[in-house]
Amino acid sequence: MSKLSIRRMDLSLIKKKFRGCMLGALSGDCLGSPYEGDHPLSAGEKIILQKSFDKLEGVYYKAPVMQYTDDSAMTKCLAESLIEKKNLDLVDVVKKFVKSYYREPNRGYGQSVITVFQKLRANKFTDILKPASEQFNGQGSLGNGGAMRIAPIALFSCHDYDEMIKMTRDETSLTHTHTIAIQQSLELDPEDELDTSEYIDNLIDKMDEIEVEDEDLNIDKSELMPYKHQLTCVKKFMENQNKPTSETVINKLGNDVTAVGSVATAIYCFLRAKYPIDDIHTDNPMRRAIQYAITLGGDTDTIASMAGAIAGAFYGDDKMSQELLRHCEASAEFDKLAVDLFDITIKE
Ligand code: F2R
Ligand code: MG
Ligand code: MG
Repeated sequence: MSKLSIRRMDLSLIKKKFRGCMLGALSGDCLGSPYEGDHPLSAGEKIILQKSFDKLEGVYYKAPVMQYTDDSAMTKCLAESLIEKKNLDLVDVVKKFVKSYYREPNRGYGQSVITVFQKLRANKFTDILKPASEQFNGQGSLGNGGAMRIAPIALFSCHDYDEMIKMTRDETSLTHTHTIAIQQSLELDPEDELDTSEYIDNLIDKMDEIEVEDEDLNIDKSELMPYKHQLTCVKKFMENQNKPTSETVINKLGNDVTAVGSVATAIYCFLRAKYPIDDIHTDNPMRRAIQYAITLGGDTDTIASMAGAIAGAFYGDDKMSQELLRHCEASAEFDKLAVDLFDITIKE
C-alpha cells in the first residue's frame, strides 16, 4: 500500500478525497441518526435497514430528505470558519457554534454541551475556554462531540501531521478532547488495496506517542492509554479469521456518546467494511462502512459519520453513492465546503 505525500499526490485525487471525507461525514450523520438507540440492530431490523438503504439508492425514489444533526452542524461551522479565516480562529469557530445552536437548537445536541454555549454567550466570548473546562465539575466532557466534527481540521492541516495534532487539541478544547485516522486515510492511494494491518499498526504507533504512559502506576493499562488499548482490540478483530459479533464489538470498543466508546469503533467499521459483512448487501465499501456502523446501534449518527469521513478520505467521492447523497440535507453545501477547503489548503 503506497503512502503518498499529500504534496506529491495528483491534485484531482486529493480533491476527490476532500469531497469523500466531507460527504462521508454528512451522510453517516443523516443516514445514521434515525437509528440512535441502546442496542445493536436485531436480525429483523438489519433487514429493514438493508431495504431502506436499497430504496434510498433506487434511482426514482425521491423522498425523504434526511436531516443532519449536531455532528454536521458543528462540522459545517468549523469548515466555514477555516475557509473564511484561512486559519484556525478559535473565537470565530466558537461564535459560529453558538450562533448555529441558537438558530437551530433542535439538532440533537449533547445534553451538557448546551451549558457551554449558554455560558459562552453570557460571558460574551471573553474567556472561550473556561466554560468547557468547568464541565462535569471541572473534569471536562468525555463526549465524542470533539471527534464528531474534526474532519475539516484533518483536511485543512493534511500536509503537516504535528500541526494537525495541535489544531485538533486547540479546537476540541473549546468544548472537549481528539483524531488522526482521517489524515492517514488521505495519504493512501485508493488504487492500492487497503492493507488493514499496516493501517492499524500505524495508528497504534501514532497513538503511542499521543497518549502518555506512566509505567510506575500499578493500574490497568487500558485506563492509562484507552485509545491505544481500543486500537489494539481493532487489530485483533481484523487479524481474527472469525469476525466478532456486534455484541463483542460493542463490549470491547463501545457504541456510546463518549469519545473513547466510539472513535475506535468508527475506525473498525471502516477497516471491517473492506470485506463483505453478513446481512449487508452492497459492493460499495463506503456504504458498507456506514451501514455496518448503524447496525451496531447506540450513537449511530456519530459513529456512522466518523466512519464515513475516514472511508471517504480513503476512497474519495467516487465511492460516495450519489443516490444516497440525494437524500441527505445540505449535500451540495457540504460538497462546496470540501472544494473550498481544498482550494485554500492545497491550491493556495
Ligand atoms: N446527544 C446526542 N444524542 C442523544 C439523543 C439526542 C436526541 N435524539 C435528540 O434529538 O435530542 N447526540 C449528540 O451528542 C453526542 C456528542 O455529545 P457532546 O457534544 O460531546 O456533548 P456532551 O454533552 O459534552 O457529552 C455527551 C454526554 O456524554 C456524557 N458525558 C460526557 N462527559 C462526561 C463526564 N465527564 N462524566 C459523565 N458523563 C459524561 C453525558 O451523558 C453527556 O450528556 C453525539 O452523539 C451527538 O450526535
Ligand atoms: Mg448527532
Ligand atoms: Mg451522536
